Amino acid sequence: MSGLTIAQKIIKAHLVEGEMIKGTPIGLRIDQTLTQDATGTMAYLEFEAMGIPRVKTELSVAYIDHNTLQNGFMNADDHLYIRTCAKKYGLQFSRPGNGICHQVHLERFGAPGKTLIGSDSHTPTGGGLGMLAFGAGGLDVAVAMGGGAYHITMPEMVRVNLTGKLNDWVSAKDVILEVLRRLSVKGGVGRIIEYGGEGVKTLTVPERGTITNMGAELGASTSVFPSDENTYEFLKAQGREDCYVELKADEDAVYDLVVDIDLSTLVPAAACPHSPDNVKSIEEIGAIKVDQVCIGSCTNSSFVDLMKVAHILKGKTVHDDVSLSIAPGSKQVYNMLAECGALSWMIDAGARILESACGPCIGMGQSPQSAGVSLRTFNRNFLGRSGTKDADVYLVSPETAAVSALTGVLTDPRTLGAMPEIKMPVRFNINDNMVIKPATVEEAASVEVKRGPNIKPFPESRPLLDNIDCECILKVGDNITTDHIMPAGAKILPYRSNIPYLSNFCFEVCDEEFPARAKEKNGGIIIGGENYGQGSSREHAALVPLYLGVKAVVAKSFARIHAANLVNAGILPLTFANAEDYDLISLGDKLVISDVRSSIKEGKDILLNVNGKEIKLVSSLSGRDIDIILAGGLLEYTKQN
Ligand code: MIC
Ligand code: SF4
Repeated sequence: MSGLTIAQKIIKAHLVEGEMIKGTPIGLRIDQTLTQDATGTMAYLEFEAMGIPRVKTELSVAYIDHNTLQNGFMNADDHLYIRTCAKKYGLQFSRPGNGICHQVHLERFGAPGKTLIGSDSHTPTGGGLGMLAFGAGGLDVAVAMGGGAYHITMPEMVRVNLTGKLNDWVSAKDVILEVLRRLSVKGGVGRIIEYGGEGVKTLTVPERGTITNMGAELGASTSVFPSDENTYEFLKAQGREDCYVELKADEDAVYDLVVDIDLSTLVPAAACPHSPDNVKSIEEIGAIKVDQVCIGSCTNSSFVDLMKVAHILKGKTVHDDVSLSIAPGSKQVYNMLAECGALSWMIDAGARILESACGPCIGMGQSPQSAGVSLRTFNRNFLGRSGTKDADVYLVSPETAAVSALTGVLTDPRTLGAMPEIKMPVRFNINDNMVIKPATVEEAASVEVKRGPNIKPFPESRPLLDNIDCECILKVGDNITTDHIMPAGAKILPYRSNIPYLSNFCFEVCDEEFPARAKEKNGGIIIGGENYGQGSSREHAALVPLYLGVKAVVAKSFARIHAANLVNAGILPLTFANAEDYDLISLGDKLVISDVRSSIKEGKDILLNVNGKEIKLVSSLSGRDIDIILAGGLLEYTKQN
């Protein structure tokens, strides 16, 4: 027998169902969970609906970081609901102001060798610490909090072999942009990306976190780094060396694909509009004029990242035509910048300092001007995500962002000359006073969960129909993101607990008529291209279509988390047996699928009748997924079992 990869070792230690055979369903025991507030309200409503009195994980944390604009009572109501749930059901509560979930989790909670699922697609940031961390829908997180297994398909293993060392002014962001350039936003689907090789030693944990964070943009199940001396140093600097374990792949581990990257050959790069894999070097793109620069997000807001920014800005002034905003990733980072004076350099240079939260990354403020160019250190530049539909968003490293904010044009940071040496601190500033502990089991009974008027029950799912007879109510192309399906941003993010209201904005970016049409036709089927549902883990992208009566989505292929969310919501995901058949269907066509229940149950062919012609569809549902879909979704299934 051959040796194991890091991911296989962690899977083996947590396997509760199935076997480690790629492409087959497995169930994993989950050690830790995290939620954030934009997906958390649903997750806790679902947890409550399961009737379990207290979380059964080793550690569960509820973060508040997305919905912090609070223009109206809605966000604050959601925070209160989540805070009281955390107190009652046994979770740590990270208060608004404590920071972005993934950054704080890396600093204060993550541990090598543990499994983590989070109701946010960038949960794989934990892979920077040697965790096996997955983004998941809220319902999957609720089930894991209740002690249930997390079900995935055993992924393929990809090894990214790093050699050499990054040159001055080239950073971890440029590494993951290179991986995206080579593999594309579909390249990670069905795969775990594991980093190895001599080059790994040259990267600190926060740098590794930048890389595993954006593994989400590859569509990967997750990404993971070894746990080594650097991991130990980071944990020690966080006062948490107790949880250190060494983790490395066996010499003879077998990978399905090996990608070699010599770090010393990389150059500063950017992902151009409107996709994270549209990567070019800064040199290739040229000195385009920049209107806005935003620094922060769970990808690039660590202490060292922001110290680099501070050094670049020190003693200078942001260009007249540029608005620069900076959001430190956590209270720890913020405080340390303040203590060493670096915050003052940023303020003095004219940066607009934001609170430690997601902010502009999810369109919560700082939307660029019409047709503006915005450079962001974030992970996604999907059309419209910034809040300005005709803006051009480029994803860049903190170094590139900072220097361009000064020059007013896209600038290669290597033009800055000698790079200041900024080391990771040997001791971070540790103070967990913004994390509220849960009530004890005895106290919990008297804790009241507070539900404001913004907390609405989630839509009822229905058992799968035997005959689906409806219309094609929407046809979309390849790489449709969950930001297309269910946009976020300041206008609607506060309504994440209000599915009926959210439904008015479903597919707004693609087709403004869609919600009205879906309601008028009493639902129907959506036709999609490749990689349907990439991006965020928001289950709202399934719950809202469910509310609008969507019965099935037929696509060329699906992104992993969204496919799971569809099944969990009781919407049938089907793929074309022959991708060309996609062309045979148009908006408004009458679509009939007969004997659906029995076909799914017996694994028979599924035939879609369109205008009298039969098209063969494939259902790749496994045993448990079949039961979930037949029951009408995971909640129903869980209640029944
Ligand atoms: C995102 O980056 O798109 C989000 C907002 O963090 C989402 C979660 C959400 O929609 O609430 C994610 O990545 O899963
Ligand atoms: Fe928040 Fe942006 Fe990270 Fe999503 S990608 S968790 S919105 S910072």
